[in-house]
Amino acid sequence: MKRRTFITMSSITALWVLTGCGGGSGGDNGMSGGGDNPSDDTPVKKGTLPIPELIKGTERSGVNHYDLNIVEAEHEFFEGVKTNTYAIDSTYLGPTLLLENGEDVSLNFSNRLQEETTMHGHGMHVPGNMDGTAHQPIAVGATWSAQYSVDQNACTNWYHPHYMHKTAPHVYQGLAGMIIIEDDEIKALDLPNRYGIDDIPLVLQDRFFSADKTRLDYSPSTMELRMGYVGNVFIANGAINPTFEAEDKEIRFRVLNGSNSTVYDLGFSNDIVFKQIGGDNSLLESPVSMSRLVLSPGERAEIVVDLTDEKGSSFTLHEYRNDQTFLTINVSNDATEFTAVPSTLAALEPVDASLAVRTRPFTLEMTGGIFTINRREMDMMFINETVPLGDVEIWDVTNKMGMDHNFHIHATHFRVIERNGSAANVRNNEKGYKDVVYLQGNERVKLLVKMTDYTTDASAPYMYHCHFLEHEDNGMMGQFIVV
Ligand SMILES: [Cu+2]
Repeated sequence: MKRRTFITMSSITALWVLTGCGGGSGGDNGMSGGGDNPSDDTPVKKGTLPIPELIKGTERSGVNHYDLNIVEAEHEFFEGVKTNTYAIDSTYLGPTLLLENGEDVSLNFSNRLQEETTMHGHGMHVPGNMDGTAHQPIAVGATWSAQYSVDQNACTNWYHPHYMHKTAPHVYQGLAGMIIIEDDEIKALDLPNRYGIDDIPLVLQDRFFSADKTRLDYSPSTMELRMGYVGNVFIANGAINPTFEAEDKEIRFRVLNGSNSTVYDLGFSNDIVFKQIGGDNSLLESPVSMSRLVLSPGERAEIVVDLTDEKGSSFTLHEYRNDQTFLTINVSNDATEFTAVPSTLAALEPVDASLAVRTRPFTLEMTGGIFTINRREMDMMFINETVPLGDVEIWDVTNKMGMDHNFHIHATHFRVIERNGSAANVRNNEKGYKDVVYLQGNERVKLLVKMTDYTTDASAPYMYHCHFLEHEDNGMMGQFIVV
């Protein structure tokens, strides 16, 4: 079904034909249709980078409502081919929701699919019953509303399903969208903030397609469930290597690793040095310069690339682990407004590990062939941890396996205070508020965590889990309540 990179018997036959090894005269019969993969040469749809619609809520009785429909759709990844997808008021992915700190919102998700799903606000600091986990399913035909006052600083979050055992396939079909939170502090900074012009959302993913390209092919083998379901088509905002026509000025990209289980090692083909200004849940205190950015699934990074004086140049956003291109950037337009990233971006709370009143260990490991945390498989009826409201804690997370994982905590953000036994190993670009931390094989991180504002009970617990969706769906998740 999938187009693999390894050679199968049928593709050996095809190679013979293409290379003329079959004894023919090297005629033009190779690509003319038929065969096992008739559409292997299906051209990708060429075009500019799709920019998801940016929406603000509609005020009703003092609350800003975002009315969103989760639908079945058809999306054109390949020229002239309609691929069946899921989407939110779109044909793939969903609109970008613009929220303001302090705003009262109601995100109303109507499920027009033929199966149950959920919608979780990743990175959102909200009450447990508004978290959109498997405990808040949206029945077929029903509408579920996440209602809360936005109470967190500016950052780039996202929304996606969180259905028990089905998060991975639901996201794979196209259910994800960005959330931009703004506050007064970020508005006072001279950052690129013209959405779609110099402030660009980038949802990066990889996918397999069925041979005829009419379906997204989610059929991981046991090995792929474990080692990563890395597709052979890399997409940005649902498009295959689209182009972005940039102004010759600072361009901000809000990069989301929206893949199921692929770690991206990102850089530009011209090796241009860029600045990371924000991580998952906040700006960094000051910009961090880099030419490569590693993002694990679920992580976000806001980066600024200075294209001043680059008019006429063309380069790509490249993924170096898998040698794939996400996006081609042409610096073709004159700047219509200039910005200047300041050297100081935000004042974050000081990190003080001595405030911690307890340490809570978490081990990511395989137990009896199942992905577990602390040797327990996810069980919706079991509360793994009870966390007192307001206590500062150290969550000590150890990857006991040789493979990559990461660790995501709902409800709050954390600070990475130690990596592999030393604060000095904490990377400069993971020193902001984060909600996902990447652990390569056998790594260990210590996180400073505090639950604030909302208590929960067992009817609506929060979760912590590996954000490699195949791992999450197969046990590597736990539940906590705040008391
Ligand atoms: Cu994992």
